[in-house]
Amino acid sequence: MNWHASILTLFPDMFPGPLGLSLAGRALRDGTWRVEATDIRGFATDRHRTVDDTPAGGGAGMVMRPDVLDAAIAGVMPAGDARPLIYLTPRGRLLDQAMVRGLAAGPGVVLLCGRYEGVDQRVIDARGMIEVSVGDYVLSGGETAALVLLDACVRLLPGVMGAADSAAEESHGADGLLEYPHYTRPAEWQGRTIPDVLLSGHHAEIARWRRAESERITKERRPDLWARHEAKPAGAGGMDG
Ligand code: 6GU
Repeated sequence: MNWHASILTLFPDMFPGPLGLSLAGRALRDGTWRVEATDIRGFATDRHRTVDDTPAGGGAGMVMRPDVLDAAIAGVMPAGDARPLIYLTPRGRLLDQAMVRGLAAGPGVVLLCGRYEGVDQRVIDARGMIEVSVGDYVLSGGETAALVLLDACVRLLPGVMGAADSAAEESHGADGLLEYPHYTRPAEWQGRTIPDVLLSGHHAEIARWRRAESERITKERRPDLWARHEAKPAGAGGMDG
């Protein structure tokens, strides 16, 4: 079976969105993965198709009702569906490449995109939802976060990335370091030149320079990644390894 993403959202028209284009779009058309977005509102039971209500205890905003959400989940997850149910929320565990690798290796995902102030805690607990965030900033809803998570997973599915891309992944990402600087023609542009070593043809020296640049940039920008890199024995897996 292909990798299967089910999205529960109030804005189904946002999917597949950009994932219908480029590499992910080709993989969608060739059946490597599939996605369907289901409108949560279709599971409301009242005349006004209500999906939310005021928060118990008072306060601003609205909370999504557990009964409507549970019916929507049941509607896309048949009994025995082995896919993880992920609720996208800024209070979730931060998405990282290790989590992405695990999700891409499984049967797919069910993604709940929250709106308003959040989701009734009882349906989170009852359904054993995994809460995931895509970064320390606030989006207006879980939909764009879902697109980020799907993009990261789909590019790891067998056959989606070109051979060159996956090779680059291994040589660089494997150490958990950030990418070194890249250059191409022209050799001089607006008075700026390319580092001599890259034009020298000395492959060992080039590899040494790139490694040093990767380390310098990682130390400078991401001391957290640098600390993790230093704590790890040589050859251990990094971002993608
Ligand atoms: Cl998953 N949702 C929203 N609304 N904001 C976020 C997020 C998710 N991750 C980071 N910010």
